Amino acid sequence: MMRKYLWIFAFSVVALGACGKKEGVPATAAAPAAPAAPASAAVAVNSEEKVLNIYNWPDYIAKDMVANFEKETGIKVNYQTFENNEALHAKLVAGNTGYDIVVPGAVFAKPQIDGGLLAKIDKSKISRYSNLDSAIMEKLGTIDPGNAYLVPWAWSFTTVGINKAKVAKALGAAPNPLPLPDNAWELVFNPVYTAKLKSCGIAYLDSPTEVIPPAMHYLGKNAYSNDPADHRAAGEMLGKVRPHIRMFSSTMIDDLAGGKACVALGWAGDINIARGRAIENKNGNEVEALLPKTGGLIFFDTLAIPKDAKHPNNAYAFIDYFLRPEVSASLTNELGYATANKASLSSVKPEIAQDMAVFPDAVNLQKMVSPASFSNEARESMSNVFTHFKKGN
Ligand code: SPD
Repeated sequence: MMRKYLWIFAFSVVALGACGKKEGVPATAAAPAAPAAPASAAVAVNSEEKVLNIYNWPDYIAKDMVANFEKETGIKVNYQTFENNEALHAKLVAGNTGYDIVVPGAVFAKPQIDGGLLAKIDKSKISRYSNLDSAIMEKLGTIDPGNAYLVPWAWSFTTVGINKAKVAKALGAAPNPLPLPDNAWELVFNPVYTAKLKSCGIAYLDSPTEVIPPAMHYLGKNAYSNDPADHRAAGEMLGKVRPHIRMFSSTMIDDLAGGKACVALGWAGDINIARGRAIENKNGNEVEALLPKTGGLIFFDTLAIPKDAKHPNNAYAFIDYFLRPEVSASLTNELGYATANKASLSSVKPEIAQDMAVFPDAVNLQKMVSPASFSNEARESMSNVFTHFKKGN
């Protein structure tokens, strides 16, 4: 059965109130003036070496965030990126990552918590912890009981993104109003549509746990089913559209913004970034994240401290800095990923606060699927199905 909840997330507050770094490159951008707020208590009592090693997803931090933190604290940040949850998980399982902060998707957190790979969060070292939205913390608590290990970084939903003009052309339709199927998932899962859209480029995320869950959801199954029979059913359905998929992309933002792909099974946040990038590049591509009738798949990405982190106090200092309202809001304003920092909502720009692809309204949230955890066996089974799917056999 699909898990649906009424998400309230303080949207009323938003309504009233209202890039990224490259892989493996340490943050050395020019630092603008430091924010006026004082450094946190965690920094004041911190005698650690002034280094912080962060491992995050690409295109997932506001541009001055690291530089301002470094300038204010004197802590040098080494910032590296990974492409998917599988890659981060493998590093954590191997151990000795050298990272002080990692950013797992909540869907992967349970095995990481149960496997003793993460340190418990010492909330007394995060003076701004209470800025977090209690409704979101409660949801996250279904995966991380008592919110013992994870601090939300941002949230969004897996969905379908389009390049409007290219899709209109491929469907042989007028762009305004664009006649889309009632359920946007059809654009990536129904061969009637994919056969037509093949010509302008369909891109999928390149990860079993990003593709099989929405495929199961489209089939009316639990998106977080651990049953291999459900994974196989998803694989069978995906096999029919395989000839129409142009790419499995880890550069979805540029593929959509630059026009290499006209339809994407992707993350709304990244599709929002692609929309902005196309506007910046003035290339005429109009990108949009759709709200499927049967709902997208909500996800939370979270800050966690690996058990063997060498600089946990620097990690706390960064988390506390991130929880400043203006700092959290800068991530949402620049990237189009929603923040879980309730205190920051009044600093979110009105046009972002009202953007349904960033903060979906209650009607759409109600249809969306909440994240859950997969068993180790289920991840393995999905990985097998995905490998066959990609190979086309
Ligand atoms: N550009 C930021 C990408 C972050 C995506 N995290 C998605 C996890 C979904 N399961």
